[in-house]
Amino acid sequence: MLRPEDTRTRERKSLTGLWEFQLDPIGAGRSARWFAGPLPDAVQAPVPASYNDVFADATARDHVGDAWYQTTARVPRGWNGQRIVLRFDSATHRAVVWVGDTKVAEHEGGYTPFEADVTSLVAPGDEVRITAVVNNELSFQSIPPGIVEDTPQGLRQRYFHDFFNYAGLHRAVWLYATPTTFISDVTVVTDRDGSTGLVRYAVRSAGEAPHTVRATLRDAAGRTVATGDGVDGELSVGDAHLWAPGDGYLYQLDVELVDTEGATLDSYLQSVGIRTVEVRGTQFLINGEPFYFKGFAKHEDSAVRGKGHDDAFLVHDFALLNWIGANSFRTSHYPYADEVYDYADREGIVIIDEVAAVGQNAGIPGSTFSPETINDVSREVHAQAIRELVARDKNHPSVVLWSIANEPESRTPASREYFAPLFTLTRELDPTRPVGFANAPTPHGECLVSDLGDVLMLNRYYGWYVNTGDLPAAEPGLQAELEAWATDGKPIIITEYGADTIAGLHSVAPVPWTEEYQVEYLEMNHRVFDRVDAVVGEQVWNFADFATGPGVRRVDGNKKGVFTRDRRPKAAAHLLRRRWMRDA
Ligand code: GCB
Repeated sequence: MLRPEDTRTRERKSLTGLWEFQLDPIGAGRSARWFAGPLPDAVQAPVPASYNDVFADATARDHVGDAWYQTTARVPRGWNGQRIVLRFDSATHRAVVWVGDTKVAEHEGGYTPFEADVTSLVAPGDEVRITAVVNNELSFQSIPPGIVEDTPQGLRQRYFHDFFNYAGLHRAVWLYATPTTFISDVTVVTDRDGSTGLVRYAVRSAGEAPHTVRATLRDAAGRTVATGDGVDGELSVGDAHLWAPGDGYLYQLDVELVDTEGATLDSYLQSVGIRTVEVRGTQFLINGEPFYFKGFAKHEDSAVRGKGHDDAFLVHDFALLNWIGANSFRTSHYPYADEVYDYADREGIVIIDEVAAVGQNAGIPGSTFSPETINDVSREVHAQAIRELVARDKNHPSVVLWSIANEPESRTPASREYFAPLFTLTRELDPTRPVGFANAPTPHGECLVSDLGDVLMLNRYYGWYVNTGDLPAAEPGLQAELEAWATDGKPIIITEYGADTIAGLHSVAPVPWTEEYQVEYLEMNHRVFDRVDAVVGEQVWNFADFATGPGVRRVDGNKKGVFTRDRRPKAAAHLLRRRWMRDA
């Protein structure tokens, strides 16, 4: 699905701002047809933002069930004769959308976009009422999973992942217009042959008007470097400027649908970074060069906004990544806002792109994957989430690796049966990128899923959850485990290691929760990584402190951030900066 764009033939209108908003704890609104008029008892809520923390009460924060959003928008006068589309960049975790009284869209999954052609329902110049009911309930058939409990005190949501179940309209909402014969998809795959860059493109279109495709590739200065005709083609770029970590060089592919007279029917601009990705033995190669991942697993999380996308945090977080010498991050534990990938493309930051399959581990051996729990229906939901992830992010040069789950139960035959087809599906959807999943502490020799991946992604907490406070004991334990994994002959990326740390808490001895301990913990891990050749990356858990559900191990959230929630560095940030800038 293409992003809304302003081009010579396309126009978009953002619907962000304050929307009418109403919680619906007893689920009355659907049968009472709240979409058919103004919401009965609305307040206003910001879009984009999670609704949980913007109001000063626990009712919104802990809400389980439906929440209604409504706005009125005027369709631009100039859109006569155009195809008009309503698009939500995300609605967490699922939504139904109406335009006026007509249901136009229904979508499952909180982190990928969906849209509806509303041409027949709206008239340019007129005002339309747009209503969305967003539901945040998690079950064994959702990604991520959870259990809703009906208690005497009301519905309670339990889940198996360690971040707050923020919900709402977290990203932009758009009305946009295209010609009625239009470009419906563009796929770009890049390669290189010596110093020549190769850009293979495939264009899909829809509509009645006869047309052909013209493709023009321009460099960053706007000079045309290659042209092509036809729905599929390969463009050669002599002496190509490759996209590389730290060098986010982008070409622009101008795709046009051209009518029989040669006039442009539709135009779409797709940015292109020419680069290759390959796993060879224990190496992860970008443009044929061994790449070492330095960075973090992140979250979309900030005070008040929750998971609402915010351009200021986007730019600031990347500024901090650059400051600290990071070259990469993982979108733990769900696809992030489109803007994040665009920015990573231009900043030359490498992304491990993860689907929202987190917490597929009910903690009861043998019970996670079963007909009564995570089953075939769940797997189809998971498969669809992977399809939507790849469809959305396939053209981003920054994305070098798909992560199809975080810490699922992976030691039973049932888990292997569940995952094998998902690995196959991901490779069918995108044969150009490696695929993996983040392995929880399932030791080498016991994991029945890891061999399905191209890389080994390990989340390890020696010195924190294991050997708590005892780094001398943790060090050989970690080393022995990594050496065992290294015998598999695949690259190992440490996708999580970290220690909870209260900013400002100090001690002379390295005591857990102090800044000194976080520093010594990281140093111990680094010593081990540096001794194991197969380790090709280290991504600290986490970039910043973040909100979680309540728990006896969580003091106002998870404190494993190298930065605080408001992005101030802890002592560990300076250590990482020294290490990561050393060979920058
Ligand atoms: C993990 C999870 C992550 C948690 C983290 C922790 O292994 O992947 O979601 O937040 O550990 O801090 O416990």
